[in-house]
Amino acid sequence: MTRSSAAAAALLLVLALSACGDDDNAPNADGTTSAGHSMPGGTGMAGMDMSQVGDGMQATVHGYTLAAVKAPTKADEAGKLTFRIDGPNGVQKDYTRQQTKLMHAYLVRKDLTGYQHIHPAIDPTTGIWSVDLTIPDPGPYRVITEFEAFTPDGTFDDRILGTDFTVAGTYKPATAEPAALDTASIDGYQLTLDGSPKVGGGDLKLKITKDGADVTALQPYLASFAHITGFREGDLSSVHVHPNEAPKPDDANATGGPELTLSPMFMEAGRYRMFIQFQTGGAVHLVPMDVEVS
Ligand SMILES: [Cu+2]
Repeated sequence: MTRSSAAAAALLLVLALSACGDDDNAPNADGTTSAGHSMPGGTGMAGMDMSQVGDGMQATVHGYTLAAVKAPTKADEAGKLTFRIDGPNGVQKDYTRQQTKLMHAYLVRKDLTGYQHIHPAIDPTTGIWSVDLTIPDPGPYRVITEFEAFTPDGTFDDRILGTDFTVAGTYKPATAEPAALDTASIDGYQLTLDGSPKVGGGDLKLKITKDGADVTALQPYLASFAHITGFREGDLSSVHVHPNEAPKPDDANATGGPELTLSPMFMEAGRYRMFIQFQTGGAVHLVPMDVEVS
């Protein structure tokens, strides 16, 4: 597969679950990569070994450790998140971009509120990542880091690592009122999920409308028409998916919608809260949607 077709194919695919594609990756001539994931034939998740990548439940997965995590300990106060990744050869300093960023970090509170999706910057000398972070409410949190480490032999290791931390103060969990499944609305947009989420199940269709009309003006956000990170109720096991319909790389004027296809992403049953981000008119919308996976 050529680099450019690999990149195009990669954008179609589930990021977090593409553990099988490492060996297809090669750096661009300039030492960067435009996308790092590849999976042969779109064959879905069957047989994939997620234990190689992680689901955010462990700080250490196959040679990589999320280390030296410092997160704000006080609520509603400007602070920083800093950490480093220790790899097989010491502190990991070389990464490749996935979805336009070298590092993606997700925060979520134990009660599935307080989601933040942020992009730390690396100090190339020390390998320390940092990003400004304010956490509005006290409680137990998980931070998850998702990245592609560039290895000395020219391949890439995808990892999703996570660890827990606490923001001081009285934790008042959001009341677990049964949210409507497979539907969400934000900023006048209506989102519906069609299909039955199942472990090893088929494609799901996410449809976005506004005032009853199909939305066809989705814009690329992080090189995708939707960026979706989900967490399972209880243990916060995470999943991450992008729609199969993807903008051409570097096409800032691409448009998408109203229907987006999500290939199977769930490895375990349970109730998940999916945090869906999409962009229209230059604005990014963020909305949670609860789904029940059987
Ligand atoms: Cu990100």
